[in-house]
Amino acid sequence: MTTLSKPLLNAFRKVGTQRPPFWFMRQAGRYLPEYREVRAQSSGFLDMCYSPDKASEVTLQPIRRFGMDGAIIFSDILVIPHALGVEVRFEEKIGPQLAPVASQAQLDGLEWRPEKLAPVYEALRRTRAVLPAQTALIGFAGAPWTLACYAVQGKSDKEFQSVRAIALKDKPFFARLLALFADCVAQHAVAQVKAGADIIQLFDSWSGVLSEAEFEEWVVAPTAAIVAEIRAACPGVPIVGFPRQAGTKYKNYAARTGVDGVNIDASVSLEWARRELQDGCVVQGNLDPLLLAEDREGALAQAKKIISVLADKPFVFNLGHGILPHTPVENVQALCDFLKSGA
Ligand code: 1CP
Repeated sequence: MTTLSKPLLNAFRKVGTQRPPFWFMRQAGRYLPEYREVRAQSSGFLDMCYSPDKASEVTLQPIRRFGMDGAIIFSDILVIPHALGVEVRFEEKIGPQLAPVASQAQLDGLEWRPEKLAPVYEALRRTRAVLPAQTALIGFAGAPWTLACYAVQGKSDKEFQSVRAIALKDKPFFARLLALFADCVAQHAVAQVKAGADIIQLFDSWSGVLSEAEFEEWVVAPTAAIVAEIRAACPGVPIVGFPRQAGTKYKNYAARTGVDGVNIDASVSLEWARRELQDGCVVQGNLDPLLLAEDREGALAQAKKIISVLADKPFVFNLGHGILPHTPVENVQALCDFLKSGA
């Protein structure tokens, strides 16, 4: 079957679709009982990520249940620091914990071992082999700034002031760290495409804490370098950037990084996105995941509004951030039914 038979890819080729294609960030995850079952049988989160059968199974779970147009491979952004030799642990209810890389000496101790990521590529191949032909397979990676947030600070606090402070005080170190991440991310993305990914999404979850100048230096520039590298190796593969909470900086990001699409978060005005972003690239988003979790009817009404403003230009329906673990499955089902009904 040709790629043109995948509705999600059609959105990037500016081919009209009967209804907006859709998938959801974190569509595989704890809100699904079948995910929790596989998770309970695993010795840890990373064990799941590096077990091709389990990773492929949880990637397919939401597709079987809801039939989204895209399946995002189950993995994590922190596999990159892990493959660089950084100790990474996921602690229940606390989140990721990393051995910090906050100095040149610690950076010098890292060693890139891409072979550690082989199970991710195997999971992609196994998923591709059984995925419905019309479903696009999405590979992903964290963008350098967000990876640096976790690597430098060792954990999340959603502000990352200590990371910004190091970037200001020791710029040569920080620039080298981001350049290293950019190189690894590009390699990881290209390897995912070779293993069957149709689209790559770059997650820059913490780009919203940066000033305009920092955003330019630590988000736009490294992302542009990654996009250029992926493009050279994999021409025609759509690349979507998600500089979460970038606000009006989304415009510069879309224009300067060379991405084919941007995922907007729920704070972005729909009219603004239509006017300022959609002529240059595909807009993906932006239903508020909290609305989806708490108010089914409100979520359906907002989905309708998003579609009425954005769907006649290049558009993919998604959320503004990942599905929350306490989201009722029935709410996700109702949203998918609505989106499949022709919306
Ligand atoms: O089962 C569990 O308890 C672990 C929860 C979990 C899951 C389901 C983590 C730990 N990662 C994942 C999978 C994951 N992570 C995917 C899978 C594909 C899908 O979307 O279905 C993806 C794309 C990610 C990406 C990711 N990991 C991001 C970027 C997107 C975002 O949410 O902003 C980030 C920041 C991470 C780090 C991370 N990994 C896990 C958690 C709980 C976090 C965030 C911690 C924090 O708030 O700082």
